[in-house]
Amino acid sequence: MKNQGKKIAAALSAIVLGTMSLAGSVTANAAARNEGFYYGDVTKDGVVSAEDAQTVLNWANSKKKLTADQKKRADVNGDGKVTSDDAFMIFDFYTNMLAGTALLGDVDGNGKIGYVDWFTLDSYMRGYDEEVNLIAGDVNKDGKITMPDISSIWAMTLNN
Ligand SMILES: [Ca+2]
Ligand SMILES: [Ca+2]
Ligand SMILES: [Ca+2]
Repeated sequence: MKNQGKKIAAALSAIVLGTMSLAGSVTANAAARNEGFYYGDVTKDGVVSAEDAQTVLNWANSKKKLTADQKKRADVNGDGKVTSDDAFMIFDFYTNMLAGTALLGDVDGNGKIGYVDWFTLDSYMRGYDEEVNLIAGDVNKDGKITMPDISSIWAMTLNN
């Protein structure tokens, strides 16, 4: 009976540990869930999809005047212009999401969360001319790059 109690306790703690590491990987490493995005979601349906990439490509080619909100959603590399580069970045993020390899926080797009990601996003937030992936950088998906995004990425860096 004593042994069985120990076994149950061990099994329980394994489950707890398993859940904890799962929770950790959800914040740190797991693929970005495709919902609630601001950056990249130019169709405003809450998801980043091939349709968004296509729409941005059409805008880039047509030189159409965009509203401030459209432009902000579309300019995912943060260079102040809506070009085919943004469309490709959106499409890349979408395909990575389908493959389960899209990473929130991966601002420099090297497939890993690291020091460079938070440093780059921090410089961007301070107004420096940084090439970023704003879809990945806006970790809390509120359409702004602010301290909570930077802090989340910093925390992910420590976890890695
Ligand atoms: Ca969309
Ligand atoms: Ca751009
Ligand atoms: Ca944000």
